[in-house]
Amino acid sequence: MNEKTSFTVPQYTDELCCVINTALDEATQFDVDCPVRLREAIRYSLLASGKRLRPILVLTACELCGGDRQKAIPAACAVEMIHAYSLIHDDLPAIDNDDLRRGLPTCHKKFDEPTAILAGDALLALSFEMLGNLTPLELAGRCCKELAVAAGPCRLVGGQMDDIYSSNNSIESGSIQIIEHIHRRKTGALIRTSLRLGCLLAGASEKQQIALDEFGTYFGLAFQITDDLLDVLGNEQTVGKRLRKDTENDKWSYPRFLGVDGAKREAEQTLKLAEHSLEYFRNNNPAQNNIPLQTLDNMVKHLALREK
Ligand code: GRG
Repeated sequence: MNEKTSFTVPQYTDELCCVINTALDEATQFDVDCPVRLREAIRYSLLASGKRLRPILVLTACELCGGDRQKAIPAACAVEMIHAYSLIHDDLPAIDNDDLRRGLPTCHKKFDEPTAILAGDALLALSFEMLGNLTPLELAGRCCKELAVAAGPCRLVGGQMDDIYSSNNSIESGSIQIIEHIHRRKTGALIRTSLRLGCLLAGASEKQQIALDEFGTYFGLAFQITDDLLDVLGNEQTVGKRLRKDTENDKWSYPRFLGVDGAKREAEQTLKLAEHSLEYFRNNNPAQNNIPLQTLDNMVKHLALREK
């Protein structure tokens, strides 16, 4: 029996977290040319206790499609680095002006604004350096393009831009379609790309890619809906960041448009669609104990109930 098949889902995700944290630690040792303060700020934000959702998705998708997880580790680090950079910059006074992130003072509070801006910049560049470590180079190039598009002006940054400028807009001038368009880019694109990178690194079949692309689209959307719900219903200590910001800032959010119960229903329906997109793997994977598949299934089941 393959040793991985004897794992339970929590053991599997714990192991992936360990692998990811070790790789992130190794990737941020830097030589003497990196100023000590910059190194500390990068590591402070990157290694803080996040859920590691996106890198887990990279590694799980890779294994689900028959690939070698070891080969996908640089890509898993790269998506977490983009994520960490986006959180550092999002927390800055010019954007969200937050004091708390991952249960700790935000990067600019712990250090200062210039250091936080530069730590984010460094993480953005470092993520592409990580992908440059992939072999063969043609695959590295494809992964770089995939991540650059997801992090760029038409996805992460564009979604963030529209989200910022939707603040203080009347509810009448918005719609569910508009907030969905924002969040498909701001939150969804990196989640979807994490799965796509896993597919690319596994050499996944077209059908596997289509199924995981669909899963990523619905899961990413549901993730944002539950994030909006946490902003209304969550506990700040458990979530580890300041909450009730959407209401304070008159942000367009799912609960603002649909009410809390409506947003919960929307999350459940979107998660059903995510669950359904895994059907291809259920029908085409002979393994009895397919832990990567069970892991994605579990993520769907737990997302609606998440407390952080
Ligand atoms: C500044 C370019 C730029 C983009 C910022 C990430 C982001 C875009 C904004 C953060 C604000 C926010 C609430 C985004 C929606 C969902 C999200 C990305 C939540 C944080 O991700 P988690 O829950 O965090 O995976 P951890 O800390 O667990 O990694």
